[in-house]
Amino acid sequence: MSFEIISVVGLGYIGLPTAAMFASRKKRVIGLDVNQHTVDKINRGEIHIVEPELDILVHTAVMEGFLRATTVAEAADAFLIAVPTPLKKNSGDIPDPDLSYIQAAAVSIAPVLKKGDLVILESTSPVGATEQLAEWLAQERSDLNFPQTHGDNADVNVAHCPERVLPGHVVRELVENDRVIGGMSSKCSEKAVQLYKTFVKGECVVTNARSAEMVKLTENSCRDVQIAFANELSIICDKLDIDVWELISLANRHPRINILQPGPGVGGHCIAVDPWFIVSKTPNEAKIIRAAREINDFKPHWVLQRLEEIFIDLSEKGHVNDRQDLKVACLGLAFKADIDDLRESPSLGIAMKIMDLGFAKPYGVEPNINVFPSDVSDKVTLVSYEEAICSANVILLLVDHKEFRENKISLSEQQFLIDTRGLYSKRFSYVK
Ligand code: SAJ
Repeated sequence: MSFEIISVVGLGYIGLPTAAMFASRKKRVIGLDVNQHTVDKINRGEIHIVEPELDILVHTAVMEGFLRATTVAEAADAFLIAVPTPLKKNSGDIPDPDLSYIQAAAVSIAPVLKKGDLVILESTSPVGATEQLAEWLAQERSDLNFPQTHGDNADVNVAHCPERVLPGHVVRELVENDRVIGGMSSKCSEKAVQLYKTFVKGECVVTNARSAEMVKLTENSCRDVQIAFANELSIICDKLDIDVWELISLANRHPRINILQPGPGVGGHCIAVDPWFIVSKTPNEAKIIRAAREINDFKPHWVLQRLEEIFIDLSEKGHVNDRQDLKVACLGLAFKADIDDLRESPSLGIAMKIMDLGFAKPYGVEPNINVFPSDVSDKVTLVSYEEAICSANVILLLVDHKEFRENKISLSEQQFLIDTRGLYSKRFSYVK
């Protein structure tokens, strides 16, 4: 069968580009979202997120009538669920995944499901979430059969197909990346491959739902562990008075070594979150994965400890009288280079804590942002690069944005630099 009408549930960073991609291949796409403002904006042919090339894609799809957004579920041949799966705060020290958005999506599409439909979970999910989704659908629709009980003979097919695109390169990677397709039965996988082949040029590799869930978590945990290794090296090297950047570049000359780069911590909504999905399921077994999360989460505190050291040093030398005399400039607040995304950013976390430590309100330089949201502007003053460098006595280089890579900083005798990205100073820690 062919999929003529496709419903994408959740029109965010993954759902909207995916919806636009199907629409660009002349499929009729119904985008479902709980946010009326998002729906209205998309129906005007505009986008509510920053992603290169997406604006044109969505505008064309809407104007040509292939993409339409709504807040109420409508019948379709395939449903792709791309809703958030954040972490839940709980009383223990291991956060659990919050599957309530998946459950809400299941409840909203269940009334319009019909025999022959395909439901795909794209959201990054803990192992077992696809089976849970199928169970929620079955509870809502006792008149239909699902693969957990009927396998290949199910009325509705269910599969997990995790997205793996890199923010900033989503449009290209959606087409070029290989896809892992984990059906709850072989027929589920077969139908899911058929659907993705509408626009995917990469290979669609088939496995089962649980393995597909674990593949995505494994990829992001692997990266987190490797970054933790680099961050731990940076802390060790600071103690031993060794330039960690030089160390890593020398070690990486070995043909089988490829160490990643240290930074002020790990941010974003994927790498800093997904490893917990493994840890919360298998707390006694996931030892390295948990340690990596803790090392990377500690790194922003470590940077603030260096700031404290500078303050003590400056006050002992009589250069500052009290904490309000310390003027800090934070270069970069996004969660990584060359994007405007402040969500889960360790750099922003560091900047936002400076006033809480009793220091003066810091300057923030963020070339990709014109105006800070009000909660940020309460704690950080947005200024130009030049103004920050002129006015601050401590410069905190937090993100390796191209604007900073291109500028060669020159400091006066009274200024300190904490370079967390190795752009300006050779030493990781502060230099005078
Ligand atoms: N970082 C370092 N050192 C490094 C590399 C990254 O400190 O050497 C930091 C970044 O500054 C940032 C964080 O790690 O704070 C994450 O950045 P990233 O570029 O590693 O990843 P994301 O979150 O933008 O996208 C990742 C990608 N996953 C992998 O590369 C394994 C992407 O392919 C996934 O689709 C995405 O997560 C996701 O949605 O899961």
